[in-house]
Amino acid sequence: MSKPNQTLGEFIIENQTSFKYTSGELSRLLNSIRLAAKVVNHEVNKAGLVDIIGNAGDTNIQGEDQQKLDVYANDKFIQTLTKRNIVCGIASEEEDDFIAINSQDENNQNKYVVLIDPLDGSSNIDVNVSVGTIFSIYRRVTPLGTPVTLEDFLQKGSAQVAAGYVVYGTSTMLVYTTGDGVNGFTLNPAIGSYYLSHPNMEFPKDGNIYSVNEGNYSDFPIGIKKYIKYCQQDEGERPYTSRYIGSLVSDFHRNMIKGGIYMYPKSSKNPKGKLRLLYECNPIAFIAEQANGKASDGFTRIMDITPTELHERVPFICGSVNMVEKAEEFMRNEEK
Ligand code: AHM
Ligand code: MG
Repeated sequence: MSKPNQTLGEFIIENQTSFKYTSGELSRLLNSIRLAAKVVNHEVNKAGLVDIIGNAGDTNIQGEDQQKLDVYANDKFIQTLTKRNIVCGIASEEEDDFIAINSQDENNQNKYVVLIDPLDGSSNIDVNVSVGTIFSIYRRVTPLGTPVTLEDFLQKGSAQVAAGYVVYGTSTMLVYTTGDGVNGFTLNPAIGSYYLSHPNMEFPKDGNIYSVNEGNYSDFPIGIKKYIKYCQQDEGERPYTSRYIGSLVSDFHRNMIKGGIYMYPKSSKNPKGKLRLLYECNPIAFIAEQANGKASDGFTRIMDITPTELHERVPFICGSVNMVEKAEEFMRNEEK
């Protein structure tokens, strides 16, 4: 149940009993992500001051090295989750391999692993465009108290117990699901608290926004080309409009509120697509489905794909149900 002026901290505690595996551990984990996101938000907001406080690689006035923001965000999330001893393993888009936490300690009874893209769309930072953090949480599949293995991370998206994102935009928002709908919280920077601002978020069934990097058009599969042409049609009043930020979280967030479709298809440059199944597509797909939207690779539900490697890429089509199904129809027709 949502209440006016409810903070994220209060909401997590109040809703923890509706979570079927409730033990308080997931609540502590979400609270750690909330905390790290505030620290990263503070740093992201200072990004425009780079000429004043120094570039990545420089040493600042306190003698500290200036880090690239995506490295900084990666360190902050990993540090927060590791120091608070809340998870048994972390995989990050910024790390080659997964990190096992206290893996030799048989008293480590933590059951969750986190997969994270600490700062997605970071090429947008230099030009003051929104970026985001994406996270995905699973229960480990190997026994408690033993070291985590790759198997704990290579689970289908349908096994996620929670997923969310933080969008560092005109305001900072944290949006998440534990499989019981999607709720969005806006950070009040003066107080440092997130307040429930978008309860029960839902995709409109239909939308009029299509988001795709049309610069890659000539390389797209024919089904996607035809779907784009369909969106550009000029029969009567053309209902569609194109919006592409190039920052997945922001494009997705806008489309969820207004109704739309996001596509990152395969192309000859990216034969498997560009986005990562585990760090980007699965968590966004979980949120999309929980918000009555849909996510697929054009043929298969994203959350039904069995991952075979940590950094696996996949074509991604996600958004309002009717729009995604129309795009899938174009894909299927060309496949025949
Ligand atoms: P990143 O993980 O290297 O930041 O790349 C992911 C980003 C997405 O946020 C965005 O939708 C996409 O890459 C944009 O790619 P492009 O510039 O090829 O359109
Ligand atoms: Mg990314």
